[in-house]
This record gives sequence, C-alpha cells and structure tokens, in this order.
Amino acid sequence: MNVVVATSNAGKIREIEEAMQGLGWTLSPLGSLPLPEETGTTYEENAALKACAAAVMLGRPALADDSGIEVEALGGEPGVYSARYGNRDSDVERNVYLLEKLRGQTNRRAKFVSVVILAYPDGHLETYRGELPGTLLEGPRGANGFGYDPLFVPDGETRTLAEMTVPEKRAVSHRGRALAALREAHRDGPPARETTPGV
Ligand code: ITT
Repeated sequence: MNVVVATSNAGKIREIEEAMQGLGWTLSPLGSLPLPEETGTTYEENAALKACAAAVMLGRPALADDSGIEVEALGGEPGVYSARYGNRDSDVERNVYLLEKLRGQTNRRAKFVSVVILAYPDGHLETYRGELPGTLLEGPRGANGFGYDPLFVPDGETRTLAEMTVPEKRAVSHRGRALAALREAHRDGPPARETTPGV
C-alpha cells in the first residue's frame, strides 16, 4: 500500500518511518500540500482533519498523528494545544514556558497521548490511540526526539525520551503504541470494514 504521511513535523516522520518498517508499505511525504487548520477540540478530530484532507487531495490513503502532553497539575493542559503552547514558536521556548508554569509544583505527573488515523480517499477512517504516563523533570536532559521529550521520563524508565534512540522511544511511547496497534490490525492485509446492515 502506498500511504502519504500527513505531517509537517520531522520528528514524527522519523518515528513513523521507523515504526512502519517491514510492513511492506511505501510511505511518501506530503510534499508542498498544506495541512488544514487544526480546528478540532480532540486529538481524534484533528487527526481526522489532517488525514482526510491529504487522502482526498492526493487520492491515496493518508496517515496522520495528532498528539500532545497532558499535565496533571495544569488540569490537563496543554493537551491538543501542545504544538502552540503559550504562543511560543519553538520546542525550546515551549519547554521553558512549561517549566515556568510548573515552578514550585511538586506534582510533576503528565502523560503523552497520540491518536493516529489512517484515512482512505472514500472517507473511511481507522483510528488508533496510545498513551504514555510519566514525570516531568525540572530541566531538560538529552538531545534526541522533539517537543517535550527532554523533560519527560516515562514510568519505569530513568532516561528522558530525548535520551533514547528512535527504536527505544518507539518501544515505550504513545505514538509507538498507536502505530503498533495499526501494524497489528494490518498484519494480514487491510482490516475488514464494518458494514451497516442493509447498506
Ligand atoms: P503536524 O500537525 O504537522 O503533524 P505538529 O507538531 O503541529 O505536526 P500536533 O498538532 O499533533 O503536531 O502537535 C503535537 C505537539 O505535541 C508537538 O508539536 C509537540 O510539541 C508535542 N508532542 C507530541 N508528541 C510528542 C512526542 O512524542 N514527544 C515530544 N513532544 C510531543
């Protein structure tokens, strides 16, 4: 299957390409196609917007990820708004902003969420979700990954996600889990579609 990866985030592209190796799919980049504005209030809505737009415009199945970090002490913020948190323009600035928000806070619990949607040009959608609970540090550690990875230590680990290689991160991460579910569903070819009786 020839699938478009509907993301402009280089970190996500690296992780998706690594996670999908060996499935026999050809992954192609979005190219110059612009992604729609993320007007949804859930990961599912935003992932569907991105995947459907690419699938319809390019006439091929398209894979999109919408994700974010939910911080317990901040009532679940920034969640679906993680990419533009505090209106900051870069990962480093967003990490500084998050650390400022958490200064003096003893509850450092957070979780990453990833919703991966595979959309087909006829509008059919497959949805996969993965979550990763962990703890936020008081300063960054590690140079790999992207986004909030340097601040985040998954439960059961001592390293941040930014101190892991791409395969190590995939083995534990929210996105790795969502993509593993997608792989499993496609192990013997595309999963059967649910049909509505009488249609
Ligand atoms: P696309 O919409 O083009 O895919 P994006 O970066 O705008 O790229 P999202 O709207 O899904 O993607 O925003 C997700 C943000 O959440 C992302 O920019 C990071 O700040 C953060 N995030 C998501 N997954 C992450 C991960 O695995 N590690 C670190 N930060 C992550």
